[in-house]
Amino acid sequence: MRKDFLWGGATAANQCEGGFNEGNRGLGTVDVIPWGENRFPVMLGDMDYKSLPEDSYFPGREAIDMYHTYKEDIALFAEMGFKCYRFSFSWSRIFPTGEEERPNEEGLKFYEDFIDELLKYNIEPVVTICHFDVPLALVEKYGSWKNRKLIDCYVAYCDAIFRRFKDKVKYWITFNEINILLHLPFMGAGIQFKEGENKTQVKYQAAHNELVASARATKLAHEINPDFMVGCMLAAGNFYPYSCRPEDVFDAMNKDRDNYFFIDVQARGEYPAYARKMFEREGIVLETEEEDFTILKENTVDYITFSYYSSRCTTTDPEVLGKSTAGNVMSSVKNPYLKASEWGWQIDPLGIRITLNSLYDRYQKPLFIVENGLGAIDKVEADGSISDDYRIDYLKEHILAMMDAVDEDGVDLLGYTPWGCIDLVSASTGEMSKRYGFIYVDKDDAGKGSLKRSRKKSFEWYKNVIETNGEAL
Ligand code: BGP
Repeated sequence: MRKDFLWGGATAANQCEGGFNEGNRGLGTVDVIPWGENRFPVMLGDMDYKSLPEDSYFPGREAIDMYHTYKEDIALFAEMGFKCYRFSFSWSRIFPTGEEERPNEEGLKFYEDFIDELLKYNIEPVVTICHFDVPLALVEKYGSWKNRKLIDCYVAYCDAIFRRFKDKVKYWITFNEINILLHLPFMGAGIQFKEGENKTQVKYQAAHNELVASARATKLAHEINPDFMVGCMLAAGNFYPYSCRPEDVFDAMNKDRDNYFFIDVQARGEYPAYARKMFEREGIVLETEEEDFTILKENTVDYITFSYYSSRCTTTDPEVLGKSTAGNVMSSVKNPYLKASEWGWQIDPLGIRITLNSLYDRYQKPLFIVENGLGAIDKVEADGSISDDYRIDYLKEHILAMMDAVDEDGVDLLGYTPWGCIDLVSASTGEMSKRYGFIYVDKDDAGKGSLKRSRKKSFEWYKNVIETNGEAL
């Protein structure tokens, strides 16, 4: 492994920051996604958050309160030896309604202090500009990313943060898991559907708007600081054909393409032929401007980041299709060769090597694994200790496969940041009990707890992994 390999951890504002009404922050989509049975309908964009019962609990509003505890949390990351830390800015903390003439100074100052704290320990910040949050005012006024007006709002936001952090942040990621907008449109992109709307048309229009926004942000970033590294981000994990029936293989190829679509545009600069044909078939007509295509072509990303939790499996056989299981963003047919987490996410360490190779073969750009991990229920012993050997096992296997991709296959990999290095609110379920961290946070699903932090067994283990550059697993 390269000596400057960026070992670290990843989180996002919407799942850990809290402080939802402090520092002049405006409301964002994260603040209206409830816990419980209404969560999915809201995340899908099928249920209007304004119709939610008054006693709904919104776990993102306080989350793990990192807004107030970041110094303590960063000290713990530093103790583990983090070389980098991936986190996101809350858009509505900087532009409370998304359209102010000037950014909110309190918001910028908060992130400046946050970044200075990281730099104090020589931890390289990796900033996701938009991780599942849009200022709510933009949802109300424009229907969020349905409307290309959002491109200008997003670019103005980027302009403010690129200028302010010109000399402090090098690594930027434009949109977290950009492909999630096809699957959970409100969570991913603030989209709510109106009665009778053509959902596919709406989703691909929003995708186009985000893709143009991402390319314009990349252009601007390079104008402000040519050393900036601007990346895209994919919820990755290859689709395996359930059998070697050509129909299954073809189906897996097409499902992979649904994901690659976004990165094909961001990394190669144009809509792939298969997508243009799909638009024709589905009757999708995008509202575009001529210059969009030049902007996309001339401003491809510098590196490709992705999350990997599991591989996926697919078939056209209706009998097998019935046996599906959950997974990050997309459900999958159960792969009989794999075990799964308590949430049904299948565990496939070799899959991370396969995914790394597929992405590197396809794009030949540096890669960065910015999410990976096992969501699990941790048991706190009477003495306060937590023996999360299952987490260590999962990470160990994945790191080994990742190192093989680098050392044996020659993949150019910049870094590795396991997801939820400190316990945080789960994006899919809104639960606290689905934990990923090396650091435990005392809080339960209903929002009760002291928020106290403590080190799990995996904390020491990961510290050692970083110290030995992956030698001691
Ligand atoms: C990804 C998201 C993260 C994170 C992770 C784990 O989709 O980028 O925000 O939450 O998955 O998912 P979950 O929290 O649902 O276990």
